[in-house]
Formats: sequence, C-alpha cells, structure tokens
Amino acid sequence: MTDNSILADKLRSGQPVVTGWCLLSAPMVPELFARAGYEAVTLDMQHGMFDFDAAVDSLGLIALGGAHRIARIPVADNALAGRLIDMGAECIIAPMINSREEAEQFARAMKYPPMGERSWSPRRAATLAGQTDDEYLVNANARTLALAMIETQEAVDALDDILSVPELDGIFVGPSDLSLSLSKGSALDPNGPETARACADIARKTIAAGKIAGIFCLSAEKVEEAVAQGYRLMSYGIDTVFIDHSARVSLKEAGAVALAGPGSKAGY
Ligand code: 3PY
Ligand code: MG
Repeated sequence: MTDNSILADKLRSGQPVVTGWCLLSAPMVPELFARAGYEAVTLDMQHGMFDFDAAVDSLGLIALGGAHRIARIPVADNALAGRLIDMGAECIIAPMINSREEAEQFARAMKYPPMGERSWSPRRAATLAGQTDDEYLVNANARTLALAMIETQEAVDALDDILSVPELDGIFVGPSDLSLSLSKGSALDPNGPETARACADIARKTIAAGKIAGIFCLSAEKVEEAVAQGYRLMSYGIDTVFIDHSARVSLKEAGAVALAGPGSKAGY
C-alpha cells in the first residue's frame, strides 16, 4: 500500500511530484517553497550556496512546511550524501554519474548493509520521520532514494550498465549539461529536439528497468512533456529565477521606467 507521507512510495506508485529548486542558502527560502505548496523542495549543493549548517536547518524547515526533502550533492561527494540523509534528506541527486562504478559507489553509500556501506547514526532523519532508530532501520533502504544524474553522452552510452546497479533507485536528467555534451560543447539547448529525444529514450529505459525517472525542467510545458514520457520527479521553479522575475515585474508595475528616466539601468 502506498504511504503518501513517503516520497519513495509516491514515486514508485507512479505519482508525479514537482520539486522546487533552491540555490540561496537562507533556510527560510526552501521553507517558503514548502509553504507555497510545493510537494518537494531540493537544496542544490552542487551549484547553489548551501553549506552543511544551512542545509541542515533547511531540511528541518522544509519538513515544518510539509514538503519532501531532496538535496543535490557536489560531484562525487558521497560522504556528503550520507551526512545529508542522516540529517533527514529523503532523496539525494548525484550529478555527473557516467559509469556503473560511479553509480554503484554513490548508491551503496546511501544504503545500510547488506545492500551498501551507509554508516549508522540517523538521529535527525529518525526524528523528522517520527521514528525510533529501530523503526527507522526497518525501511531506511527502501525509503531513502539515490538518483544518479544522467547528463553526458558518456552516461547515455552507459545507461544500461548504470541502471543495472541494484542499489540505485533511479536517475535524474540534467538537460543543460546533456545538451552541451551531445553537441560536443557547441550548443546549450536544454529544450531542443536532440535533447528531448535523448530524454525520451532515457525515460523509456529507466522505466523498463523498474526504476524512478526524474528530470530538471525549465518550463511548465517541459513538466507536462516529462510526465507524458514517464518521468515522475520533475523540478520546476528556481529561487533565483523567481526573485529575478518578480523584481523585474515589480519594477515595471511601479512605473520604474518613468521614475528612473531614459538610459537608466532600471529603464528596460
Ligand atoms: C543540468 O541541466 O545540467 C542540471 O544539472 C540541472 O540543474
Ligand atoms: Mg548539470
């Protein structure tokens, strides 16, 4: 039976989940996403500003806001993956996974024996789940998701091998890096047709392997397309983009053009 309080259960049962994406390290920002109604919120520790303390505070505030907790680690930082799940992240996204070996090292760092080598002490994770340590251990491996990012030609070529890692729960596509890699560096085209074809193939293979497919989306149309292709975890909505967009809209609404005069930076 699907437990709707568990992100892993939702995704495995085929429910689509949209996650907000946070780069700014003030913990109130992910909390605002959660309280706005996002079902999940992702802390980006690859390209964002979070240090460990800010990430820990953010995980607690996302929980308080009623959303699922996801974090993206920097490349190959499997030690950080373990620390973040101890602190209550329910899902870790690992960027630039290009081989079976990399996928296996990452996923095994996320799972307790006999599946992997996760080291024991999930205090905060158990607290946020409302469980004792013993209760937490029973389902920890099934409920803590390891998603490998597929975002290079090399990863696409190795996809069957990557998907054959039993400890890995699924993949997450990075369409920007993927487009750069597919075009051999000549085009950043995350929404282009070549990238879209690759994304469709990746979803098909992932679902056939019985794993969860996730993807970073840069428009609402892409979220819809992704769901139709079988993706179930879609990111859409980035804190810095929201602020930039809202700042521009507000400036316009406030009549900044007239107030600032011609030639001013605000007079776009
Ligand atoms: C990509 O599109 O490459 C990503 O990693 C999304 O953040
Ligand atoms: Mg990327």
